[in-house]
Amino acid sequence: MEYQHVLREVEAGVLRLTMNRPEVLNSCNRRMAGELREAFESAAKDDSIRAVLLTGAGRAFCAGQDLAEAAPPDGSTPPDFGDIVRGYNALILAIRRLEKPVVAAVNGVAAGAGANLALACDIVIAADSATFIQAFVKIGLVPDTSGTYFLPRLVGFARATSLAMLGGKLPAAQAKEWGMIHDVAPGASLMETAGALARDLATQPTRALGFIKRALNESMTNGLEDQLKLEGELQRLASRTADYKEGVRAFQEKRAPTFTGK
Ligand code: T3D
Repeated sequence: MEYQHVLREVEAGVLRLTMNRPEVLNSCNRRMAGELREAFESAAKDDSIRAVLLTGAGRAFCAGQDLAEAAPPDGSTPPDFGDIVRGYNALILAIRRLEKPVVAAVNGVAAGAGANLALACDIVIAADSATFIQAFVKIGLVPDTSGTYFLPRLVGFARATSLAMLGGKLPAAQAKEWGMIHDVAPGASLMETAGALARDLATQPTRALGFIKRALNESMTNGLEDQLKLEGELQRLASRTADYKEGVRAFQEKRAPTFTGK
């Protein structure tokens, strides 16, 4: 696929994806959603990629759905909203199914689908100037892009309800205090901090990280018995990896392990 709206760079096992429509705050059209989905799906098949870092170009992370596409100012027929949302759904599933860590570096405002795209990633670090806005209600829409799934699980029902119903700006520091995101970094050092984290994750036992992600995904809906069973199955798989053998050997030899992701 030829990428128009997403920049892709691979370095030290990290695939860096940059949403690149800064003039409209990286608002997402169907093309961009498709490119992101394709990039995550390709990362799943590429053993040289062991972590993904997602960010936005310019002053925003992503302002959500491109409203010029959803409601063309020239009055031309808008696309079917069901099609637009199906594109976001496929993207979220690609992120959650990717058995590799995904770090979101939220460099500025994350609104609507853009906020929920960030929250679907595994580890979210935001610039101290960033804000999260469930902007949907402000234009008469309903949170999508997995917002109604992850938001109550991250911050609890009461806070999720007020964020979704009031559509207010949540500053990064408060998002961290509420447990919605992992950390906040000064804007000037955000990419350095998030990049270092992604590079570190890319040196870790990738298959174990993937199994951890699978277990946490399933924990959202499993009961205790099913979750315990899953933990046992995944531990059996993890114990057969080369990285497990290396981890134990390194411990016994009192040295740092060198994980290969196998
Ligand atoms: O089918 C469907 O639509 C269903 C799917 C829905 C998913 C959704 O995401 S719905 C929610 C869509 N997003 C929004 O409603 C947010 C709209 N944007 C804003 O509220 C504000 O732009 C921000 C609070 C995010 C940032 O405000 P500010 O003051 O920093 O920037 P600005 O001046 O509003 O925006 C700068 C430019 O970006 C501006 O263009 P201009 O005037 O310089 O030519 C603005 O129009 C453009 N822009 C910002 N957001 C969008 C956008 N253009 C298209 N779509 C956007 N979402």
